[in-house]
Amino acid sequence: MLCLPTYDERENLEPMLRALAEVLGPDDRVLVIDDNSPDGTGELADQLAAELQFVDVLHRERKEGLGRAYVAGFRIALERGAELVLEMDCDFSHDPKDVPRLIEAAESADLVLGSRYVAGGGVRDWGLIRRLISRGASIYTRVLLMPVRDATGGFKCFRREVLERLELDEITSRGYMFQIETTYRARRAGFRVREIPIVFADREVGGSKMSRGIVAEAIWKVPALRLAAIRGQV
Ligand SMILES: Nc1nc2c(ncn2[C@@H]2O[C@H](COP(=O)(O)OP(=O)(O)OP(=O)(O)O)[C@@H](O)[C@H]2O)c(=O)[nH]1
Ligand SMILES: [Mg+2]
Repeated sequence: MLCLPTYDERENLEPMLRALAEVLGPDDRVLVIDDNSPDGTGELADQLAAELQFVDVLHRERKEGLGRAYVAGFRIALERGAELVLEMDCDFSHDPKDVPRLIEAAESADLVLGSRYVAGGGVRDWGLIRRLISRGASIYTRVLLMPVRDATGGFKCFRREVLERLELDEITSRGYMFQIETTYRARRAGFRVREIPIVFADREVGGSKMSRGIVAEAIWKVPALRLAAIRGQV
């Protein structure tokens, strides 16, 4: 099951679902997780779900950060028996055509990361500041936590066993830290993590939800997570 969180993605949702229809297998499903988007993405998702039988929609009452939205989606995916659970942005930063490669890589890994910072990966259209923040985060997590080259990315494929093992209720992080923390906990639990190259493109329509708060959260929580691990709490 592919979890697709949306917040004000009215223009992107339909092209995204149609692009996914081209690459998914007959038994694959997409779960749109909408946090009551003011622009009506939720209603549009319902209309599209009525037409496209591989689409389900989870409506949440309010925006509580991307982390909570993912956790809610992961629980549904597990309940419905999904063997593989993917996460992906709905703004075309992640190329739907890369989905089959992620799924294929999960044959020899428990958690696959779409990675900008391995050979063959990269970033398109980003300005200097965004590049610096992203590179900085990658170096920061590598020094403090783990030998993963792109720990903040949100294009991932989990085997269900990984999500069953993670204490999803304990993961309260909202932004980039959610991605770092799920990967760190998976590694600590002994799961095989594999990075495959992706090229990340900046969104063409809709607004970014990146905020200072999300960056600040990662800055303080990365060392906090390391300390918790040293104390044996993770
Ligand atoms: N359900 C839900 N989806 C969210 C929330 N915040 C962001 N999203 C969605 O998560 C995906 C990633 O969010 P973006 O706004 O692209 O954030 P970003 O990728 O950090 O920022 P950009 O660099 O501007 O792309 C998109 O599909 C968003 O619509 C949220 O609080 N709830
Ligand atoms: Mg984005």
